[in-house]
Amino acid sequence: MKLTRIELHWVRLPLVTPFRTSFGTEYEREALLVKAITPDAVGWGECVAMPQPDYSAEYVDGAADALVRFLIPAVSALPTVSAATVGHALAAVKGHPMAKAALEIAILDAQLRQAHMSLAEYLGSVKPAVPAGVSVGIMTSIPELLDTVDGYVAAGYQRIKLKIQPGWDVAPVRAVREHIGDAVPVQVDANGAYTVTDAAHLAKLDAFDLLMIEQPLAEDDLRGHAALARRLRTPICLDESVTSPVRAVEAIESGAAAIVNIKPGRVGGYLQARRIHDVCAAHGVPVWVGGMVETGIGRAANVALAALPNFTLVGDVSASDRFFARDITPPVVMRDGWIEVPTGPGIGVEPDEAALKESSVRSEGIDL
Ligand code: OSB
Ligand code: MG
Repeated sequence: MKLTRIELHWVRLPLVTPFRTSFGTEYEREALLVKAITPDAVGWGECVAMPQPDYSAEYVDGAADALVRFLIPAVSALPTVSAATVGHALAAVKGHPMAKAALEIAILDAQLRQAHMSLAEYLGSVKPAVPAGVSVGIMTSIPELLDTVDGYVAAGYQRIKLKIQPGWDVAPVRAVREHIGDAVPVQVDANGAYTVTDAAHLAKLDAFDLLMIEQPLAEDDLRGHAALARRLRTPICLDESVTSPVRAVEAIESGAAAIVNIKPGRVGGYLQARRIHDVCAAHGVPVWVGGMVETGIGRAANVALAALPNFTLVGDVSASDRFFARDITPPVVMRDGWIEVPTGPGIGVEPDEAALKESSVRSEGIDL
């Protein structure tokens, strides 16, 4: 395949409600889309970096800079481009997994559209639909939290994830558990807001039969997670810490992770995500697809990934309307708690021209 042009599109979508995590509060999603243009097809990818480097070191404009200066030139130097060769071409550049992932999936989308094959089929999907889960932000009061959770349960979400941080943990989790009973499984995500000295406090969460606690400690603290795991009955799931297949094995073998959250952006792409899925399956460790408040572009691709066999836990795979009144693609929809795996070529969706224009901040094109 020959790439003729790559475009970067910065977009900004207002959120239906502010999304608060232990990092801060987001009111809108500023996202970066990558468009790969070939003589025969066009492909799209979403870079999931946030505007600020708080979830990880990457941020939107830094990712765009890495793409323009290093990643796009590395790919354009290849005599012929295919998704299978992109990873090798980009390996010489250290870091920037979210930027790499966006470029790789844009190229893979173009390649699959040309071949009339869906991403789900290419990755090895085994399901026609995946269960929808929702990530619930930190609220200012418990009644507000209970109202919000009620709305998601009524909408059909099959699993609730509550964001926690010191000062917003045991009381809200207890309140949600008492309020919804056993109707819907519950888990929590701390985004690294605790230290291992909080072990006794976090052990209080064991009373609420949570599916898991996600990333309680800092990204680089595998030893701490392993020590914490010995103090908790609630299984530990790692998100930020798992950046590669090697790191996944380390996390599993050291006892730091019993479950792994897989985000293609965090690990450098959908192919690397599948390798982590495979290595976790080989260790008997279940995985689920995480979310980064994606537009329909990244969301559709995540649904395809979630259809692989070892994605046995409900992911942060929600409908577009969980975050956006108007997505830039036809919306990803949930029916009776399920989201259909796209069957069209590539990721199965494209930006709607008018919606893209309306949310556009700026664009840049590089002719190759
Ligand atoms: O840690 O899982 C996380 C959103 C932004 C950054 C980090 C995380 C999240 C979520 C998922 O909780 C939200 C979603 O896209 O559904
Ligand atoms: Mg997380």
